[in-house]
Amino acid sequence: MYSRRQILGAGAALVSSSAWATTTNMGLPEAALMDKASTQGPLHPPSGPDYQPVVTLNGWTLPFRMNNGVKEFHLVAEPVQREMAEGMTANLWGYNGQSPGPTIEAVEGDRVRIFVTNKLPEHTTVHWHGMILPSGMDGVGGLSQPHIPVGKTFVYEFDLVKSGTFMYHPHSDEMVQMAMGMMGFFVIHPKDPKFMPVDRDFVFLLSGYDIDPGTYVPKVMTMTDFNIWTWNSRVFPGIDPLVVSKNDRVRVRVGNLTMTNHPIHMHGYDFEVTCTDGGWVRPEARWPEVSIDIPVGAMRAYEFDAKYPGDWAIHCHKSHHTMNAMGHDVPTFIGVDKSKVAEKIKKLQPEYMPMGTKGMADMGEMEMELPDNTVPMMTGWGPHGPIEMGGMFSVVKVREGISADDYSDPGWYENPPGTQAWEWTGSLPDHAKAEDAKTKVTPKDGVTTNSSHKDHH
Ligand SMILES: [Cu+2]
Repeated sequence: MYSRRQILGAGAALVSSSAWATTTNMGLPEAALMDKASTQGPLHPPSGPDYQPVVTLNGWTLPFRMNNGVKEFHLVAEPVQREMAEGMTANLWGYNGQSPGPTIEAVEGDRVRIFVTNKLPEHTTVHWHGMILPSGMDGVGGLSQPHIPVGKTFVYEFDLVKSGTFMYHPHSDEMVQMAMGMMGFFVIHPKDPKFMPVDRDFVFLLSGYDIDPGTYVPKVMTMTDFNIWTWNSRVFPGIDPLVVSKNDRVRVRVGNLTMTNHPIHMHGYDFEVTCTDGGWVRPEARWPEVSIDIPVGAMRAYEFDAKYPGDWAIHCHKSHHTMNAMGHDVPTFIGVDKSKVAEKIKKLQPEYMPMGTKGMADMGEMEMELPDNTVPMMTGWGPHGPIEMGGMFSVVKVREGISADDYSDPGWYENPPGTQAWEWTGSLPDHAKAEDAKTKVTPKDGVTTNSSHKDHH
């Protein structure tokens, strides 16, 4: 779970607040460190007002300590190695061992003190995107403060005057530092735990990298032609599923720190945007969606009641963003007869296979020889064959009876008999001929059980 340094950090936070209250000469808080790229469970607050913690996809929450009533966090800006999926690790810059950095969680009304230590090879700052705070705490290097020199620690301290979803990232050599992966989420929970409560609350950040197959460092000068599209610096099939218990109220918060918009589409449900990085959206101002465009430099949160069990795809609807590293200057061969040229090439290279003449689906099934440190363009196997996806893709897994803090992968959904597309073989199967067939179609089942769920609005 947590590394040793993190256990020390969490342990410190668990000491009773009265012990801290009498301590006036505290040193720097322990900088917790994460060495894994898998989703860590929710971090329930050891002290202070209670809240339903968020779960950061393939990420974690930074532990804090209390010091005279102030919540203290310690971020370390540093070079990190981030596994983007099995078989590919990138040399990025991030915080506390990972990119993105750990999610910071606190409560409206809290005062926070955030120590930022710079272990990068150049200066940095931290900007608290969307937050209401004093001008001098806004983190714009040169404008609101001097840049944090290499090796130095600066302190940010402010009151959290409103709840919502915010981000943090450098405002110092910003183009390079964000292209290298420096970013994180900052979630401020409402003071009133009865305000818009949810059972599960997921967060992830969209980021784009340009990393040539076989290399490790993003090309920071790239402006639009990125080849690695990530959620929390992971690509499918390296992105964990969003595991949900049936009838949970679910919130998904998505922040976009790439240089293009991403229409995030979730199958099987309709939902409403309930929060932006500007604040909560009033119920009368919401409208239904099945895809939410996340603009550049913005956050959107949406909510739904998990009425329909199943494995539901969730992905960016720009189809090039659900691909892993690929060349964009490949000619289209659909309809082209490559047999003549294939014969000639096979004389020189016997394993050569002509591809792309019927589409590119054959690439999803192929096990091609790849350079070191990359992942196939389209990949991932499901229970019924190749999924042919990469990049910004995952699965919302809604199941009966998953316990509250359990986010482990429940495996693939088994479609109930008669509810999966079938091959026509000349006549209807028995289940479709049955007298009561029409009443058994999903998602009717989900709709009728929905009334048992408490109304959160
Ligand atoms: Cu996209």
